[in-house]
Amino acid sequence: MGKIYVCSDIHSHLDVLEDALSDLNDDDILYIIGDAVDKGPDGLLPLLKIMEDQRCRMLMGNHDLMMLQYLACLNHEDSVRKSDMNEIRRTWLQLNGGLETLKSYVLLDPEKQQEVLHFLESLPLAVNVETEEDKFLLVHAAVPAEYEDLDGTVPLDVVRDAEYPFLYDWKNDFVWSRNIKLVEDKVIISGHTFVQNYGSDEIIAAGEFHWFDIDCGLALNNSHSRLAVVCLNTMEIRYYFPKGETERM
Ligand SMILES: [Mn+2]
Repeated sequence: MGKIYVCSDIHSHLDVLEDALSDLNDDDILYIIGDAVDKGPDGLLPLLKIMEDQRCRMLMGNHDLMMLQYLACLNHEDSVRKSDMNEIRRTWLQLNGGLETLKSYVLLDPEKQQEVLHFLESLPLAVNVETEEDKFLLVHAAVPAEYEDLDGTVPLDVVRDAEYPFLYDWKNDFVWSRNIKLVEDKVIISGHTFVQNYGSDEIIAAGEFHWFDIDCGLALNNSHSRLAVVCLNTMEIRYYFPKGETERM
């Protein structure tokens, strides 16, 4: 039987994703807990790889949601308030590296663009995973209290506007929070906050190992940046380093 692996914050680095996938068996599963796009050198290639590799299961990150919200607003420009459009444009394109991702997106043919949009719309905000050893709650940033006890999957719909279904609460806690919050009887695995912010280059465990931060800073594009892949069956950790230039901003 296959094993279950988790990684996060690939941030447009194709080589580390490909290296990680080449170490997996055909019946293994790799959860990517958000932020496949922005910051790195490879545009949408990692996201397209995730879409096509049957072993990949992706969750929503704040960068992926900013991309979805920006493109959804463009498609509904007539019904979007100018101030909302300006805010998502500024936050994604100017402050969070979305411009390179957008350039990569517009080069896709219209059919592929639709596929990407539908894929982003399908991404869950949180997923519960059980192994024989433990119960895990996977989320990009943090799980709001009202969803802690939920089994299964939290869909993107819970942050979707009831009146305007192309609008999302794109600053929601699932993808943006930096609070460390433990959940009884579950091991939380999240990304979003660089372990380098805590003075480490490797995965950080806290709360007597009921919480792991696995974002090892690929978005920083420096010599400390790496992808961490954790096996949930064995808790073995593998690290993958980008081969491109370092110290790139
Ligand atoms: Mn993030």
